[in-house]
Amino acid sequence: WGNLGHETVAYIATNFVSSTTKTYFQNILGDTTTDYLANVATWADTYRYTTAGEYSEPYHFIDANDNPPTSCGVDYDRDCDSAGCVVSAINNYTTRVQETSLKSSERIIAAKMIIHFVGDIHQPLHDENLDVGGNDIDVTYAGTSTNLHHIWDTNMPEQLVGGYTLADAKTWAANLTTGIKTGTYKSSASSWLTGMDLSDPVSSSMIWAQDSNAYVCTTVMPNGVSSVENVDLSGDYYDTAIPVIEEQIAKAGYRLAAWLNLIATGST
Ligand code: DCM
Ligand code: DCM
Ligand code: DCM
Ligand code: ZN
Ligand code: ZN
Repeated sequence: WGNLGHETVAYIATNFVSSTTKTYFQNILGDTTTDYLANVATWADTYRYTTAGEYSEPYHFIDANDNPPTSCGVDYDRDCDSAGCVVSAINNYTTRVQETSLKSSERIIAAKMIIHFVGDIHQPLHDENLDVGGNDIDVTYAGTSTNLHHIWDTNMPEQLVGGYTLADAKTWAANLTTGIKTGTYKSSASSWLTGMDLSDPVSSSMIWAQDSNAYVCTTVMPNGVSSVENVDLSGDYYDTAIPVIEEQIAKAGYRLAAWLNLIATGST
């Protein structure tokens, strides 16, 4: 996701964490404002472009070697590169953030990585190998030339919300939070937490990756690559994609809150 997506995920999580969790992460991050999660949600995207942070580039995705739209599926042993992937990164940083013997600068990095990667794993094209997660699929969006990955990360969320500031993210998060508490997602939200186990972050986050990757076959390219290449995707395609984007952002925020709650109570 772009900045808007990550910051929205963080604000949704902020709305669902316990007060213990809030204190725990405000302490680690050294930020007692209400924006303590959103303020660091995009740090990992800046870091991966620095020389020091180059190693973390593969941590933003898992390249499922499936065959969309005929068959979708993620396999940890097959698809998580030896250099690491989003699932191994969530595993590693979940352990590290709980290690009180670690330097505080390292626990800050671990917290920031978890907040970011639980967002990224919910972007369907971050769970897909085909054409570098859609980066090599050229598309047109509202008259401009871009790629399929980018419109899922950025253009479609920003078209829905009408901006990409921290305030826009807070507003979108408030809407999706209402959806979880009393609206569209009320009846499914508890099922989003199925299989979550702090002692097994790989299995836990593979459920999220699997769930997200399935949308590559049903929504991202149900009729294959060629069907998205020669039409402007800001119309009918946007209309079918946007409910999935909203649900994936809502799920990511709700799951992030639950995961942070487990971390904060599991290591007190
Ligand atoms: N980004 C975004 N929307 C854009 C461009 C970038 O959300 N149109 C996000 C993703 C990038 C991060 O911001 O990884 C940093 O971008 P930049 O280096 O362009 O400031
Ligand atoms: N940005 C964004 N969405 C856009 C354009 C930019 O989220 N449509 C973000 C990415 C960068 C910052 O704003 O972090 C500045 O971008 P730029 O230098 O491209 O204006
Ligand atoms: N990306 C991905 N899968 C890949 C490679 C990259 O999901 N195999 C993501 C990471 C960024 C976006 O695509 O969100 C653009 O990556 P880059 O800046 O490395 O081109
Ligand atoms: Zn992306
Ligand atoms: Zn990322």
